[in-house]
Amino acid sequence: MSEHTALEQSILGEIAAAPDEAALEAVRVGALGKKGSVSALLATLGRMAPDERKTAGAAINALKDRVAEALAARRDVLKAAALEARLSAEKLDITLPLRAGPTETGRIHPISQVMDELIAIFADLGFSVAEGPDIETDDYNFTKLNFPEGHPAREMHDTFFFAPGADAKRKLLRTHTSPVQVRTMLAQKPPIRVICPGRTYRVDSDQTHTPQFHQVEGLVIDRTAHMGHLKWVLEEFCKAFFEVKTVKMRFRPSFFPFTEPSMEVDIQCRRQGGEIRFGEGEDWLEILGCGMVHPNVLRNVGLDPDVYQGFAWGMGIDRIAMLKYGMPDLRPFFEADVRWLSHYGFRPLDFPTLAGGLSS
Ligand code: 2NM
Repeated sequence: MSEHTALEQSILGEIAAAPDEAALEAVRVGALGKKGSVSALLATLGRMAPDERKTAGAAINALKDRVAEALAARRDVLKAAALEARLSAEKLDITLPLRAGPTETGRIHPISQVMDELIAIFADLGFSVAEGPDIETDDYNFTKLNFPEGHPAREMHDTFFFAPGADAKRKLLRTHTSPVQVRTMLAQKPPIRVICPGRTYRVDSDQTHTPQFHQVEGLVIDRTAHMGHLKWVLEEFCKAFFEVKTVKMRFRPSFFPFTEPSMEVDIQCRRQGGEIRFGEGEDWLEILGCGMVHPNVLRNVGLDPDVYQGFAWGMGIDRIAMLKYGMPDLRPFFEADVRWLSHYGFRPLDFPTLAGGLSS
């Protein structure tokens, strides 16, 4: 019997010393498994005389039960300790603030913001937005717009041309968004009221010019559209864009191949100490070109100039964005510098609307 007691003490000692559930399982297999020490003890019963088997059987089974009980108790303790360790290791402080997501940290480029402002203003005046490809044909970019062959704007010098294709015709990067207006006039019946914002390209690079820039052009075609309408639309636009109640405008005669008459437009401003304010002052600032669509352009898109007339205008978005938001240099627009963008960029949820105040 003392032999059983020694075995039991040894097993109970191993159970108590098992540091984790895997070690405890090894102790269980060593004792109660098929080849375990307690199982071996039970196997000796078969070789005993019936009397002896009765008392020894009871004793060995009682030992086995105590070992099983001790195993179960130790398992509970180890399970609880393991859970406790996991809970403290995986602890999360759910009261910490969330890391700010893209709607707070991202910034909208000023050119995108100004384009959205332009669209909001002209949508309110009943205009829709038209877009077209950056890569254009000579025909849409120049010929249909009444630029004669040999016009200086067609030169390699001003225009990015592609190598001629199989048809010997060379494509180009559009030098203005006017080809979008050509496409619109070819695709829709008047009355037409569209604006065409987008990327434009010219061989030009210095302090105030980048080879890729942005334009918005507008077009109205109707039976009775006239210069009075043109001036009213542009005045409403300038007041809305510069967010002033009144603004004086000055129309100077000019020349563009696609309009007749053509005008350049200045708006009233005050320049002082490197700052510029609109709707006040005695200075003038040129902001756009415009005119009545040339009869040749109307004819080139299949409209009868004796029935339809229209007006159009065009301006540089980069320049008006700089003016409105007080940015002194054009070049950072194209540099993708996040430090510049976090200073001059707009919050994604500050989408411009007329009702909400464009820039407030
Ligand atoms: C300008 C100035 C004046 C213009 C004309 C046309 C079209 F397609 F109707 F002929 N689109 N854009 C236009 C007229 C553009 O930009 C300074």
